[in-house]
Amino acid sequence: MGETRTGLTGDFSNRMTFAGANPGELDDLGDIDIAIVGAPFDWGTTYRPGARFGPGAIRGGDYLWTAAERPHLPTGIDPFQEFEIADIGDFKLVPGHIDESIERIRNGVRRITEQGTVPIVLGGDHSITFPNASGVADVHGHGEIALIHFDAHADTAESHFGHLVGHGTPMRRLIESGAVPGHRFVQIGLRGYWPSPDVVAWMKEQGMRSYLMTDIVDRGLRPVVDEAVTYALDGASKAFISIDIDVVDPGMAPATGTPEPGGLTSRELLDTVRRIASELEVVGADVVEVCPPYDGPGGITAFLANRVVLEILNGMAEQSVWRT
Ligand SMILES: [Mn+2]
Repeated sequence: MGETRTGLTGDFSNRMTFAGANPGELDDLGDIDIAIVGAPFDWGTTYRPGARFGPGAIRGGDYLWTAAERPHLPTGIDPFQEFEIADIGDFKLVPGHIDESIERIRNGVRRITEQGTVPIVLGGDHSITFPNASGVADVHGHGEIALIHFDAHADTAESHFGHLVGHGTPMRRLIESGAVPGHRFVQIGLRGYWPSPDVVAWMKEQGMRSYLMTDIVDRGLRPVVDEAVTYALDGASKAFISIDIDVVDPGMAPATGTPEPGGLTSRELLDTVRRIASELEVVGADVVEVCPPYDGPGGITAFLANRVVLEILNGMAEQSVWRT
């Protein structure tokens, strides 16, 4: 526990930046390695709205001092020591206007990436992964990045009532646009009663690798992740990680737009995210579908999502430390 670095944040009450990271400017990232940015967008949601409040809740799901120090107990590594990390605030979006908001997010993420900075986007509903991963692929090359997708849902619908952008369609848009081809997708945690068999057949045709919760229960999480990492590495070393918080069981993460019982535990998600971030080259990430109006006692989902971001950062830092 130390002094606040920025002078802008109080110790407990007023968390203006993620973990007390220094604030940054979108157009002037300089030597910033990683930029945290919010995308307060929820007008692509089909059921419970409220994920526009996710970025603030994720920043606020934190009891530690706002000193931009987060030494990881198991490894002793502090990503805030290894990297220059800035919180550049939230993208300025247009509530109710999907296409303009999506374009602003894509332009912003591209702008971050072309400055040599890795974007970590706090959602927001899952619609934003289409512009997020597209913006990263605009810089690293369409077809060149893998997408590791944690979710209860496949998010591969052809449309929402005829409209292409929504929180059930982002993976379909990424595949059809060529930004991330189907064979570069790994999905972990799918379950429930959606999508329909014809969509599942389409996913298989695209070469998507989807691990259901039933696979994880039958085979164990570790072997499934072993295979997922190997598969993702085959031909692509760079990865975008997209974490829909609803991959976790709603008993541990109730604050989400479309809760589906029977998911991962918080512990399983944290360890898996960290492992993947330490084994692949993360070129972008998002944590989405945190819908604070539905959170449980004590803001449990917000605290989990905050830790998911920390585990991404720590995995990236571990790779950086172990490589050098
Ligand atoms: Mn999703």
